[in-house]
Amino acid sequence: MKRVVVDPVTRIEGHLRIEAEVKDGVIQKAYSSGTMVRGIEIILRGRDPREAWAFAQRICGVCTTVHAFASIRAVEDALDIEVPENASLIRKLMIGTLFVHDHVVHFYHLHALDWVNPVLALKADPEKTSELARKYSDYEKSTPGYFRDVQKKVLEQVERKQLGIFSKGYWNHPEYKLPPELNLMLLAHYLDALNWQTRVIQVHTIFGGKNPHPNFAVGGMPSPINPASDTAINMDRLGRVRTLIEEMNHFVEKVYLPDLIALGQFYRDWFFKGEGLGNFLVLGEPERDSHRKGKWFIPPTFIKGRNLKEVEDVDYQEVKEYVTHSWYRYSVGDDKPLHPFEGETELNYTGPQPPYEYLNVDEKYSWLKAPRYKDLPAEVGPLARVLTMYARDLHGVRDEVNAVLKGLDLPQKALFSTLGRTLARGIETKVYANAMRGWFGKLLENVKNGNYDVFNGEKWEPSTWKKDTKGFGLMEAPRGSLSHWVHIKDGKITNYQAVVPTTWNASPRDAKGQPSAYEASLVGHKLHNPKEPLEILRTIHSFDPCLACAVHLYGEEELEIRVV
Ligand code: NFE
Ligand code: MG
Repeated sequence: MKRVVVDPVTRIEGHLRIEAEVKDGVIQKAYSSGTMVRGIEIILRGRDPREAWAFAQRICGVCTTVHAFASIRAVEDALDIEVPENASLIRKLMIGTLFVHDHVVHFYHLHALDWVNPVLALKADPEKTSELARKYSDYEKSTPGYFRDVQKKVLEQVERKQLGIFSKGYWNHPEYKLPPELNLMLLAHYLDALNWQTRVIQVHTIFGGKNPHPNFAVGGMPSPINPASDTAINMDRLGRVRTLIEEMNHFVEKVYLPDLIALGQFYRDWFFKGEGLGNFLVLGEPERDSHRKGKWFIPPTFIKGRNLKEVEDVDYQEVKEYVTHSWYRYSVGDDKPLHPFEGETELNYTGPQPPYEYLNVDEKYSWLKAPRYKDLPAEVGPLARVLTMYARDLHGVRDEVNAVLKGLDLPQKALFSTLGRTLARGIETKVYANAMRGWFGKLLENVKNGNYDVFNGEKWEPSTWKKDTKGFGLMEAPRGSLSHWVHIKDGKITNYQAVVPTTWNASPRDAKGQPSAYEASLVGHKLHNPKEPLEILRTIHSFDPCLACAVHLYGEEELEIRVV
């Protein structure tokens, strides 16, 4: 048995290490470890809950906004605050923008080079590339001149021996299967998406003042609506938002989804690899902000053993975190799980001192806790949500999925795979981009009717709060279900826990030795060359890891950072 180590995994956020036990070139067992520890949540203790979002949001700059949303929703839940409809709609427009932006950036800039070979793109004929591109989409840029320019740009870099963003790939790996023209087409869209993403994220700056980390408020949104003002959210700015929503829909329909189909045609075998756990969890995206209303944009759903016929509703008491194999200590013993309202985080690093060869995976081996639902590991994220929408027949997803599967001549079970995950991300991007039109239409209608209300200040004063109260906020973030859990006593936070998408997916084993989604999905992969573990990258990237989110702390002790 040989141990293959990938550390750090690149083109992700944060620090992830994968160790895989390989026999005859095939992965038998895999271990996922978060190797970085962060202390942001410690500073939430003792703070005013109205400002928690501003600190929580700094957990991550990639899924910027989601920790702010989960935080304000948790605090609004604890303090019984009702948010005006306009504020909820603006928040939804920001969430929609984040999904579309984040998923497109993930596909082109973090995942595409696992499949697309920029060196081979140099061999493509721009005329033929244009013809090929038009077979997939009538995207207006697909002219021979456009592809020739892209090729020239990359060629200049290669001749100067400065591959820059394309350096250090495994470009001679035989797993790269696209013809030169498709490599050029996707490479062109990689560069195109770089520009596109700078524009569409302006929705965050219009409603939240800046990006990353826009401004929010417990009780609503901080920027006023006033059609007569130059500085508030006025008709000009709303018009700009409408244009950007159309730009998002255009790119998703004309570029992103056709590119996924093109990729799928050449990598059909990857619809039958990386299937993972088979349990999927969606904690739920509320239709507006509060989970208490029982109205959902994506309803809370547990799918057990790939059974799409009988999906379950979610019991929030069943969300618990283990630290058996995590570098923490629980007062109840490390083999027992804790619900986030009783959550504890006391650091307990027992791992090897760097530099080291391997982790001791029989003991503790990660800075991530291990969240479990009903004591089972579950995958969260785009695939879990698309399966939920498919099973419950929501947002037209069933037709969309069936059409794509038919077009690629794939069975339904192809969804449970590495490329199934990547495809699901594209399909839900379309759902969110399209839903933004409806949220925007409702907001505009309210404004035209003279309803400018964005903030409810009734419970702003701490004297109006209960002395001892708990609440939780749900947020389906791009990488999966996020939940923040807050306990407020005498106007101050006494306990704050975040249970985060990448913590679900990338966790280490639990007390029963059950692996997480990352760990399970790598088993069975055949590595062409252990020194160039492209296969591991494909499957791990299909989850879109964010270790900055996944490792976050709330501790009794001060953090000690040693520089070695
Ligand atoms: Ni830092 Fe995050 C998302 C959250 S990840 S990216 O999406 O929450 O697990
Ligand atoms: Mg946590």
